[in-house]
Amino acid sequence: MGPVHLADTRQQVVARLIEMLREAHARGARWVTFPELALTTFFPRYIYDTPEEYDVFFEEGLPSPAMVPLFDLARELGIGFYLGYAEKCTENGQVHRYNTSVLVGPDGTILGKYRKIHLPGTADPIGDLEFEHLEKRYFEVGDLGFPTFATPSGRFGMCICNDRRWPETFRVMALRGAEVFMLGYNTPTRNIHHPEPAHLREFHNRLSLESAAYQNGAWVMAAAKCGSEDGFAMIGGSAIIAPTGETVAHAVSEDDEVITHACDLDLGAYIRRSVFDFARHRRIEHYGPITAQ
Ligand code: CDT
Repeated sequence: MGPVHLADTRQQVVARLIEMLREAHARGARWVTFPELALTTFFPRYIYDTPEEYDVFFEEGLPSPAMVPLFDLARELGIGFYLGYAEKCTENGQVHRYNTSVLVGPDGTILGKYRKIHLPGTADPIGDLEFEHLEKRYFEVGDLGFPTFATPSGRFGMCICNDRRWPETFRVMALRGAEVFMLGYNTPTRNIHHPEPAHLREFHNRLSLESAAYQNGAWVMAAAKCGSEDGFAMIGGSAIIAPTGETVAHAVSEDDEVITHACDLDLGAYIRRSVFDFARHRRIEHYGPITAQ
């Protein structure tokens, strides 16, 4: 998905998602991954102080009013999808905000939600407008763990952007039977921590996704929101990756673009019965430090 600018309306953005959904359907797709925070610009790059300022980026209800046309068309076409959005909700009388994705089945059923766990960046501005990445300011750490969901096409797991850099994300989902990992991302071309060549940003994206696929015997469907949003550049590189770790389709532009592949889930099943048969080969008695402080 190409850039979304601050001035773009939800209606304009949803119209673009609908266009891509139609194209995917025309190619025979049964599932679609849309990016992280797909309905707005990547607003955590900006400094806002009050909920009145930043709540304009959040959705309430599922589907939120802005999402309804997308949900309706997907149900009509019989396509399931992953959509990333900023979620505002009230639970037990408390207002919460999360960086969330929803998985919707081909019949329109909401199969489940995931709330981003690895939130990069800071809560307070670092004082460099080109480098601000304030996810910790606007979102709470997700409270749903890494669930997986039974779908008519197999068991799917979801994660969001920075989660892909952490192998634990995928291993937990794989241990819960995930055969397909869906994820959306917004990755600034400039590293927020230190200067590095732009090509490394794309390399680390691919490296994370390909190793996740291979080491867990699962397919990856990864979708970027990319290009220059009001002058802030983000990498592209949306890709579909086989359980062999091979990228079988990838986007070539930084605009709205649909990539498709017929994913054979038996390939993953074979890998999980052989080299990555967790039950036979894992040695959990030696993995303790992974969950210790
Ligand atoms: N959206 C998001 O999580 N972006 C981060 C940028 C952090 S730079 C290490 C990412 O991991 O792509």
